[in-house]
Amino acid sequence: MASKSAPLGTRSVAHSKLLARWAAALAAVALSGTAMAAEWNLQPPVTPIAADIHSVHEYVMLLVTVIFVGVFSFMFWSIYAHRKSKGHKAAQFHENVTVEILWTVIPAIILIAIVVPVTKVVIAQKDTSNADLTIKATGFQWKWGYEYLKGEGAGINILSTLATPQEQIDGQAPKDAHYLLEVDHPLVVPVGKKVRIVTTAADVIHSWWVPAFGVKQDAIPGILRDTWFKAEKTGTYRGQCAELCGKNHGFMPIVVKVVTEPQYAAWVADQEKHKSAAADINTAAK
Ligand SMILES: [Cu+2]
Repeated sequence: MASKSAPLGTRSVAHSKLLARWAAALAAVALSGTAMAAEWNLQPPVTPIAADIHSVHEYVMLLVTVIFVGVFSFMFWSIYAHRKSKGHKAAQFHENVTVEILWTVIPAIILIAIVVPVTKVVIAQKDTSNADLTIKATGFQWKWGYEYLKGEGAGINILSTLATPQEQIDGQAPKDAHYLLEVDHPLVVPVGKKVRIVTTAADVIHSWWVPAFGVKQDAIPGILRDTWFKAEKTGTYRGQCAELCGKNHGFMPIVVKVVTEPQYAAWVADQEKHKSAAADINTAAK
């Protein structure tokens, strides 16, 4: 610690050491925050778009961390090194062209550094062309309807309703692993195929959101919007309605089963068998 009688040079060395320690602590806190956000915040990506979203997220987090540490270190140093007790006085000046150009150009460069990679991902998200399968997702209060419009399985209609038992919701039974994230009839799609989802709604605005696919698209009554995904791994992926749509907004989950092509073909055949069986019953009844 610098005593009052110590020469000015020794004191400023001690001060800069202190300052360095502060900056290091600040950087450590900010970086651990970034690491946590990268690790905890997001579901593992299953589509190339979701992976791109993660990369963009991590890149921007890193960039803002560097800016945060840089700006605050400089600010704290300025306040500390130019304090009144050291004999500093406020500078009286107007207009500094160099500073004004710098604080315009540097933020502009930072914005461009963010906009370029982000725009690439947004454009890729919007490219719903050449889909192998087109499925219309209709939001209802409070369930999802799926109509297979194009590709293998065209003509299949599914109504996907929450499967969590009421006793679990009422707290009278223990909650299972996928509490409020389970449905009676999940959406079934083949792995490695481009699936275009056309969204709309029958009553109010809903939103079709599956985090692992990097997909979130509003479903608006009277309007068709679309989005797409190409799942690279088989499995069951879960999402939720992401637009406040009324009392049971939290009770209309989305479950997508990504299966192998033979499994998908078998599922389609099974659905068609049920459909023709239902048609037979209808004709028999007439
Ligand atoms: Cu909804």
